Amino acid sequence: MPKTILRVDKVPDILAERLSLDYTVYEYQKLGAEALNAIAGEIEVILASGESKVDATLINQLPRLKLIAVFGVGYDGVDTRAAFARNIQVTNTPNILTDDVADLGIALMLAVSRQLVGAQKFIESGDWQTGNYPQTRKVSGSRLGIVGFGRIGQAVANRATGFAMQIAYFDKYPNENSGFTYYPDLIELAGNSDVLMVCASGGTDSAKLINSDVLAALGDKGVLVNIARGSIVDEHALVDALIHNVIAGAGLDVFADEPHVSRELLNRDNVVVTPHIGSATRATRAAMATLVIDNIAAFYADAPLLTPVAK
Ligand code: 8YV
Repeated sequence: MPKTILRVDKVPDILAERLSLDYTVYEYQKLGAEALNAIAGEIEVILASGESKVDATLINQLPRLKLIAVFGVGYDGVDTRAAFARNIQVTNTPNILTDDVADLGIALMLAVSRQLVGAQKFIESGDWQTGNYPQTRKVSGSRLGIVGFGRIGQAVANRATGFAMQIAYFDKYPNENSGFTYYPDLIELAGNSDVLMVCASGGTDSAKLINSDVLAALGDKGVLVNIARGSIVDEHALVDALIHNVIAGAGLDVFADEPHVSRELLNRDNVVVTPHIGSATRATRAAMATLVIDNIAAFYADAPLLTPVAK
């Protein structure tokens, strides 16, 4: 039986090319229902990205499926309950992308607060010839609220100490060793933050956690940054809050319906948007590709997986 992988999403060329050397790889998007049916009995591995949807229907359509390898740390699109019920293992790419995602969070915080995009347009439009750019908000020493204090949240906190920020966080449980202030109540954290940065995992537990009440608590001097998942922010509430100056601005790398971005979020001096590039540096994407390949190789060698998602 050939070693057969079903790739359900786009992944970097370097990963697709390396996998095609050792495995038969089918692209889900290119298969019709009939073609998928014809090969369903061969598939042992699904290759997905952090944004992919791998639902119970697909999982249960593949009788020999044993591994879902995710190119990304987030696996909220994978129905892990359906997978684990059939003893199908899931792997992701934690740790190696933490620094890049945290770096981007800091970059968005600074870009929104100091209005870098608007400032660049100010020069490009020639407006500097006749005036000065409006003053912006100070970041150093201000209050940073982190929503989700896992690896990425903690990496953001460590960076923010370099800006002498007053750091606090919201999560299910306090991290006793962190030395930062814990808020068990998200609204209270938002009310005590100048910048609220979303670093939580996606999924049903965190869906639309950042709602109109949280945004109202953040207030008209507050900035929202989201480097986690679009699903965590109620995007209609966010658009409304930006239009009505309920909050001061937003820095967004992730969106509710990627790659679609609400028009209302575009072309605003107080909103900086990036196309889900948190982990997209050459070095990190190469490391992620290698980890995916190593996990799949370990699976076929019957060796322990390198980074299995806990059941
Ligand atoms: C990637 C991500 O954009 O790691 C994640 O969860 O969302 C990102 O690193 C993605 O997995 C690549 O498509």
